[in-house]
Amino acid sequence: MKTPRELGDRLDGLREVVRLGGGRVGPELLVPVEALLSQASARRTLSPDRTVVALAGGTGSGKSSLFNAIAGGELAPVAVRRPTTSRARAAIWPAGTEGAGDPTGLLQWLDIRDRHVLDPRATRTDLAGLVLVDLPDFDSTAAAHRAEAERLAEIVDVLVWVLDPQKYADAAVHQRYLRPLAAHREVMLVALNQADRLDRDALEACLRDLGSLLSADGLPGVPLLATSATQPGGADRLVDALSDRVTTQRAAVDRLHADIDTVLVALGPACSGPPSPRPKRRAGDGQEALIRGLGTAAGVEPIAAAAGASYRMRAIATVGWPLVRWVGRLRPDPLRRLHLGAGQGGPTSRPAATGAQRAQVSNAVRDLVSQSATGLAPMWGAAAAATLESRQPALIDELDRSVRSAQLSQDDRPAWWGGVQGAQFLFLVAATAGLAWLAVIAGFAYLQLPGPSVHLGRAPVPTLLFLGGLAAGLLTSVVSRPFVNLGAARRRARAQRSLDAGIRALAQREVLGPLADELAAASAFCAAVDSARR
Ligand SMILES: Nc1nc2c(ncn2[C@@H]2O[C@H](COP(=O)(O)OP(=O)(O)O)[C@@H](O)[C@H]2O)c(=O)[nH]1
Ligand SMILES: [Mg+2]
Repeated sequence: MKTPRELGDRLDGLREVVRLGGGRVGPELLVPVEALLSQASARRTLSPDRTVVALAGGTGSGKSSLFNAIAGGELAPVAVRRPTTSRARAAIWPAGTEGAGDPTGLLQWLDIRDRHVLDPRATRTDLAGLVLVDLPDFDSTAAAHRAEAERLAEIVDVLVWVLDPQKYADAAVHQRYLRPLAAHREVMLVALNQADRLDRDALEACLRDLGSLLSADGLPGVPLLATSATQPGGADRLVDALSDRVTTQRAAVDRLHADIDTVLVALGPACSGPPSPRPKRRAGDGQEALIRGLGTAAGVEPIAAAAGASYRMRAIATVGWPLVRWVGRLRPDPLRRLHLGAGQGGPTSRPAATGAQRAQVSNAVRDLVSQSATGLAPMWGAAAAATLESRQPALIDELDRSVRSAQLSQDDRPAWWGGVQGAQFLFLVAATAGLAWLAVIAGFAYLQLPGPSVHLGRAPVPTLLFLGGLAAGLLTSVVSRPFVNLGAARRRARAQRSLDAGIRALAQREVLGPLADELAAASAFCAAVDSARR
């Protein structure tokens, strides 16, 4: 069993609701909360120990007559037929000896100019501190009068609804005014006025009927009193009821509690998602789909392939058979063609993300949001989607930066290349020397002279040098090919890992992080709504 929360704590909860809801929740939900907060801070500082009671109702029910009867004087004009109260009017009971000082600030805030300060000697002492307000008619034909009545009904501490025997059952009054006040039943009273017009039995029946109508309005148990403004003592029971409220000095606080209950009803749908938390597995799928989409838009596959191809090309140009390796040099480096190198900030020839790729990213973001927001009221998903959508252009730009900073190993030169390159050079020198030697021998033969040939066993050394050098170079290039392929595959995989890591970091920073923030704000918002409950 939780203890009822204090007004201050509940208002703190509402302040948090406004802070967290700003930019996320529609103004139709937050504006009433902000209005209530400023109303509360005004009312709590302006004569909080005074009790403002307003007499409200339709034309001719007897509000002004009751006002006069309670105040004990002809302060307000009363009319037989025409409505005469155009502006609110206040009667002020001087405060008792302790507390309840000058009510001027309070009346200014209420914006009531017609004020009557009563003579303390002529008034009941148990009403000391009361400010009684006679409102214009709620059903007035003049819009300004209605507006004035409605404005004050929203901020006074206690509302006395004055009905009369002819019109008490008027459906319009119950629908329009009484039902919306259901949350305020603790700060409401209902007076069935002009009771003197009914005989005893009719009055009893009337009160019973009105009582059940009020229950149907959501106001069961609201104090219902018969009054007569024209009979001496006809308002005494109402005055007694008001005296209770005035002496406890709780009405202003009770009113604000009731107002908080009302705004909480409106906030309810923002926090009424199904209780189950979001399904983790599906959100994980959404993350993978997002990363795939970003990878496609960034061109991770072709860039990684280019990193492997670049390695292969440079490797072959270094360790390949010298007689053919120049062929490879004629082709541009596949990686450099993408202009990805650090410091190569110029225009990239890498194709920008296509419309289809952007669409894939935004679909992935949208799916991720809707999966993550399962279990929350729909507005949170919409708010998160809007936030992420606004970041999307930046996300696509960031993709480019992320690709540029990936580890593509485009300038590395493994040590073994140098060894093989040296060997290839030696083999080429041997083959060239053998060829030169053979040429010299051929020259001697042409001149019919014995050539300077040397034999190793039965094999001629120049021929050995020439053919052996060629064969060794060719063999070396064939043998190193699997190592080149292995190195290319590793460079490709490393590039892929590095690009993926960059994209994951980017997704975290630009999508998953902000999404988590939005979801956290949603649950903090609902926790704040909860902390504003009684
Ligand atoms: N018999 C009787 N007439 C009343 C009573 N209260 C008001 N009236 C009359 O009803 C008419 C309208 O009263 P008024 O106070 O101006 O009503 P308001 O429009 O609600 O302010 C006047 O003629 C009053 O004299 C009452 O308790 N008994
Ligand atoms: Mg009146």
